[in-house]
Amino acid sequence: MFKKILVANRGEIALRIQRACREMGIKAVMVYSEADRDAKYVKLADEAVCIGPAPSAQSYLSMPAIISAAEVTDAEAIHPGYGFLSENADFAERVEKSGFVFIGPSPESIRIMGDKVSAKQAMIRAGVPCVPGSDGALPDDPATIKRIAKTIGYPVIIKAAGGGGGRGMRVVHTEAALIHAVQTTKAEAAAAFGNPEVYMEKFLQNPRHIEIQVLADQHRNAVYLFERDCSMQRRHQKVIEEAPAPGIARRLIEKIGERCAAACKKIGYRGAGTFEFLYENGEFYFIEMNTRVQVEHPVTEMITGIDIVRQQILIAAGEKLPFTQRQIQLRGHAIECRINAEDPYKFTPSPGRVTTWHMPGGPGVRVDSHVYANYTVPPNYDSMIGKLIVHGDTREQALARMRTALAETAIEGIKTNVPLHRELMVDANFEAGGTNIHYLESWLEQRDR
Ligand code: MV4
Repeated sequence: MFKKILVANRGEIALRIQRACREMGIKAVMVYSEADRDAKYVKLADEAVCIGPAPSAQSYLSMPAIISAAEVTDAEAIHPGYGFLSENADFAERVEKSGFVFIGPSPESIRIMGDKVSAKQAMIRAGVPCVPGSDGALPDDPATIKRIAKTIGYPVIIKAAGGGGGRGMRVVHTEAALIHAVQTTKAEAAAAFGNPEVYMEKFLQNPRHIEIQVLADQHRNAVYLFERDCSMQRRHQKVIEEAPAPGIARRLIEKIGERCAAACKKIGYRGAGTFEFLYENGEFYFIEMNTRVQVEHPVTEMITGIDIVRQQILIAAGEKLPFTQRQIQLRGHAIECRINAEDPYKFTPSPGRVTTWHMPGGPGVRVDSHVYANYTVPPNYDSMIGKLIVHGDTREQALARMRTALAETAIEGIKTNVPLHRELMVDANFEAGGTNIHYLESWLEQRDR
């Protein structure tokens, strides 16, 4: 096993990875920017290295700074967390070429999944159901593009191969609007991602966002850890996640889960991964694969009892998965509320000094956050400052626990979205379960303030 791991991230996930290392008897090297100098996980680290000034481009996104930090501290492996360099195939490659273990999939896997056209082609070949669409990237010829759209049927969506997570997409309702939409999306994709390739899919009007968590080792073993429902989102930012997904038959999850695990074996995937699906009218349609640990991994940990970060480390060290699919049991229900430093009505960021930080507790309550009283939230990064996760025997019990936990939560000095979560946890439609990807935005539009 590794003796020392470098954590190439910040905030709550840096602390989460540090905790996994501690538990495993592994030393954790934390890297930090000048804006994160006073973070507690930095002060309490086995070792810490300043890698640059506040802007991410000069610190958490600086490959030479991070690799140098691993060299001077004699770390053996690098955990990239989520965001930043976590899905950068060139980084994974440079980490390996520098003699370190990248805690994640191979650079090849990251590269295939980073290109949404090659990801979809890999999944079609591996037997994972995809949204009906163009066979690969769209050609230039307008007549051919029109013919493809006619075969798929309107509305269609044009997506950039280099996009993902909601970036570089355009919905088209009529043939009259098609060619201009394709050209505009291509131009934007070339500028934003350095890749003008676009593809076409049938546009699903009211789907849910359901994702399957997988773990695969380097010995051809792969398992799925059930699903998460991440439909409660605003502007492609998830706000609430839960597991399992309300109202979806277990046999359907088993069927799609088996397909995902089989696909991992087929493509030689290693590490933790997430298959993102749109779910509509009882059918799953693959859209993207994420090759990192995700923000919402705790809900899966709560319903399976499996520590996903620990498994990432074990897999990277070459160990076999310590369980078979049959040994993985789904127990109860978990819900996660992301806590953001932002105005709960206008969504403008609200960094600054946290004067009060009282977190809830009790059975089935988990808080993943690096924040403490007197901590200052820097203005330079994402507004997510922590996550409140609850587990219960049933969805009703989890909901009741989340309501109680949110009532106990007291944060002062900065604005947060806790009041928004309190409102959503008593919303009749959320309570009923199974709301689609548009629900939160339409709820926000109708909310009286
Ligand atoms: C779609 C779609 C409808 N039909 N693809 C947005 C994020 C990116 N991962 C894919 N996205 C979508 N792709 C087809 N063929 C609707 C969305 C979408 C969405 C997906 C998941 C969660 C929230 C969303 C919000 C708006 C649009």
